[in-house]
Amino acid sequence: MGLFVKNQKIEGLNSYGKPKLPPGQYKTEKFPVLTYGPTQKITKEEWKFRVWGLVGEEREWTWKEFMKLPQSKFQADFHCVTHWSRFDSVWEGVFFRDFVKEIRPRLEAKYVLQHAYGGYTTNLPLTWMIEEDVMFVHTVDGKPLEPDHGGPMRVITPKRYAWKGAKWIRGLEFLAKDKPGFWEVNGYSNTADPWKEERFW
Ligand SMILES: Nc1nc2c(c(=O)[nH]1)N[C@H]1C(S)=C(S)[C@@H](COP(=O)(O)O)O[C@H]1N2
Ligand SMILES: [Mo]
Repeated sequence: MGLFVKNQKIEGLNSYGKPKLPPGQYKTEKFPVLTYGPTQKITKEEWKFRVWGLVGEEREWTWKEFMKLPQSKFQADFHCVTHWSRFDSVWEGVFFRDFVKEIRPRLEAKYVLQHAYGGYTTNLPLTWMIEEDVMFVHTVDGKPLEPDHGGPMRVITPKRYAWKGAKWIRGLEFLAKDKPGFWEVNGYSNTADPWKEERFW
């Protein structure tokens, strides 16, 4: 299988068996910056990560503590709803599925709202957060994540459009009912599947 985008032939399937380039997307070699509002300048020393809501106990991690969690590295593509896709970045950090073992969500917890420094939020069902590829990322392509890209720490959700991963992540709120985040209340799809082109509502 193959298709041509701006004279580039995009071959094949991604690691989930879906076309590597989702419909309506084009491949870019760049890593564009897409932020609503100003870039947040947070040092690792001031960065704190907090979990609250429907969890066994509310907790907070410093940078040093977070770095002691299981660290992983994998390759994944990144799809922005504004039609660009960046292929094959190497992401390093802590998978949510590893992190969640630290916090024991309560049985009633069905949704997770990501909160970022600066006020950005985005929501996903807990079962989607637990999927194998949702990661807290601090390093990309071997370099510490730049502040423009959400450094020191962001979330990525490779199976969803990239707005489902908050840059400058500062905490997670566990909820019984879904609570739409910043873009989700401003016209973006709640489910954000790039292969179904779930862009806007
Ligand atoms: N805190 C925060 N996170 C955010 C955003 C934002 O504006 N603020 N934009 C989202 C969108 S729409 C995209 S496409 C990606 C962009 O990440 P990048 O700037 O590293 O390319 O971050 C997502 N996470
Ligand atoms: Mo985006």
